[in-house]
Formats: sequence, structure tokens, C-alpha cells
Amino acid sequence: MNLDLFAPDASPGGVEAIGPQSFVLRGLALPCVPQLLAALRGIEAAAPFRHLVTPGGFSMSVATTNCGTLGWTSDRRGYRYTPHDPDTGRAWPALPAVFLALAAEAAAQAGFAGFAPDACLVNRYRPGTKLSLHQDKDEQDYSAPIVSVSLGLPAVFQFGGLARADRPARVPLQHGDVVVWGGVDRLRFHGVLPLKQGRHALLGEERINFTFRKAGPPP
Ligand code: MD3
Ligand code: FE
Repeated sequence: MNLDLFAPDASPGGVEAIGPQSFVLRGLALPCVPQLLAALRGIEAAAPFRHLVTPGGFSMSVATTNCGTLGWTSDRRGYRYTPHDPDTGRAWPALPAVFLALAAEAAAQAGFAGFAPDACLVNRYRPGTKLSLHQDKDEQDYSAPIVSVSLGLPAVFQFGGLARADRPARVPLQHGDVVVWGGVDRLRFHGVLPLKQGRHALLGEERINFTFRKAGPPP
């Protein structure tokens, strides 16, 4: 256990291992925040945020949209990846070059060279929004890592084990942090605690998370 995980001022440029093949890359996204936010405005305009409904019939507290050739969606029939936005019938917006470059750089720094995501799930949190403990298993190829970029308000990430009952560790994530999960950690349970009230200088009362996946078939 790395006690530095709980340091309030994790230093930009630092790398923290949170699992055998999982790493927090502190502040890695900071230099490209303006480009990320500009690209987000385009994505939102083409594919507005929505609150997906789970197969159980509950509306998720997190708001989501996607870019890439595949996008993750949910409704009463189940969870799946689709090439089209079910709300508009159009293809999801393309993955912006800055997204691809940042995801590939982060994956490479974590030991996953050649990461080429085909899907980016965009999650929007507001104070009170949470994401319950779950596994990401709707992708076809678990050999690829997942890369996540945090912007705006801080959040506490829960990082569990391979069984739901394994008590999760808490990892604080700040604006600009990038996390990479892969290999033996790819199917670990994880979630996000309810977002605390606050105001971020650039994003106001919001946290944005970009989650990059290889969702389709392996090349
Ligand atoms: C850990 N999103 O969208 S980062 C999700 O901050 C999701 O919005 C969170 O979990 C967020 O599914 C957490 C992404 C993440 C994705 C896959 C993982 C973390 C993971 C797989 C294994 C372990
Ligand atoms: Fe997840």
C-alpha cells in the first residue's frame, strides 16, 4: 500500500502504482486541457449528454456521451457498444487527435505500447453524482488497457479486487490526472464516491472523465 496515494498534494509528473498493472500519472493531461475542453464542446454539440437507463430501470446519476467508432450505451435491454448514438441515429463523433495522442502516451508510460482506442466514454459528474462498484466487461478484448482522464472537481476513485466483496482502496483523483488499468487489473471492480460540492476554476461544479477503451474486436 502506497501511503502517498493519500497525500493531498500529489505532485504533477509523479507516477503512483495502484495495482500490479495500474498507474496514476499525476497531471499528465494538464498541458492539453484547453484542447481537450475545445474538443469536448464539439462532442457535446453532436451527441448531447444523457442519463442512461440501466437494465434494472434506474436512471444513472452520471451523465454520459461518447466519441469514437463505438460508444457505450445502456437501456432496459442491456449494456452494449453501438456505432450510432441511439438518441440521434447518427454515428458517434470521431475521436479527436488530441484524445488519441494523450491516451496512447499514457498507456505507453504504463507499459502498454501501441494502445489504439476505438471508444471514448465521456462521463459528467456534478456534486452528489456517484458510480457504484462495477466491472467493465462489455469490451471484446481484455488484453487492451483502459485509460481514464479526470478534469474539473476532484473525486475519490474506489479500486477493488476481482471479487465484488473485496474491500476497495480509495484513490483521490485531481484535475489533469490520468489513470491506466490493464493486464491482471483489467477486470477489477471499481467505482466513484459521491462527488463533493465545490467549484473548479475551469469547469465550475463539474467533473468530466474521459474513459478510453478498445471495445471492438482485436486487430
Ligand atoms: C478500473 N468511470 O465509465 S475511470 C466507467 O471516473 C468508469 O468516470 C469512472 O468506471 C469515472 O466505467 C472510473 C475508468 C475505469 C475504467 C475501467 C476500469 C477504471 C477501471 C477497469 C478496471 C479497473
Ligand atoms: Fe468502469
